Amino acid sequence: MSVSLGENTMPEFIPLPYTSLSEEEQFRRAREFYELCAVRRTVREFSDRPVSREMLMYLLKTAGTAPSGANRQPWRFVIVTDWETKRKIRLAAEKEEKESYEERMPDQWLKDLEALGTDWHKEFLEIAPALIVVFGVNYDLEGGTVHKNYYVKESVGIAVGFLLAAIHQAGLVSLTHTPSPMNFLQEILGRPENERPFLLLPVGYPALDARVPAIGRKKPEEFILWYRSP
Ligand code: IYR
Repeated sequence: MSVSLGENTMPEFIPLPYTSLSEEEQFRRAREFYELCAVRRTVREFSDRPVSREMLMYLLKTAGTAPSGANRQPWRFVIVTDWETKRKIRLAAEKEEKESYEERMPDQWLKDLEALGTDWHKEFLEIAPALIVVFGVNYDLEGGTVHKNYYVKESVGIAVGFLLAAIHQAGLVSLTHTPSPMNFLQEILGRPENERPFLLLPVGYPALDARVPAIGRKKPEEFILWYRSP
């Protein structure tokens, strides 16, 4: 919020809503959140059990709390639950993916994907009860004038991180799917020129017999460096 003063604006500040925690409570929460995140898995085998609109709204409202460049909040989340549109998206995604797997992806990439067991078939796009299609909004149109957004990819990426954590916290599963190229999402969903598809997240419950690849995560010492000045 700001107060307009002629040409200049004075920013308005409010006290930070902040609750201080005991160190014990801090550790308890930090550990609990780590343990929650550590058991999250990307799921490709979904049940068709529905997820309520009210639940999806909570998850998306959490995504909308993310920080963003100049607080422009450059994201659009389109939720698809009707079977006709899910089918359209599946068919269009599979068409691109088939071409990618068979012609576009270099050998090293295909080799890197072997452990995940993926191929061009994308049944989950029809089976999952909801598809959240995430768009980055490159600029807003305000009364016909273009108002640019900043760090759109970074901002939307952070919002999706919040969303993935919210989905997992709610006992639901998801998959960060990036069919490539994914312009077809803009066409099928009738989104305007300023919105660019970023990611597609099927959300729901895992199939009863869902399995996930036996892959692991890097150890903390492999990706954390305590810098010491020379
Ligand atoms: N988009 C393809 C291929 C793919 C690419 C990466 I990088 C992955 O981590 C997984 C899959 C697909 O969805 O199958």
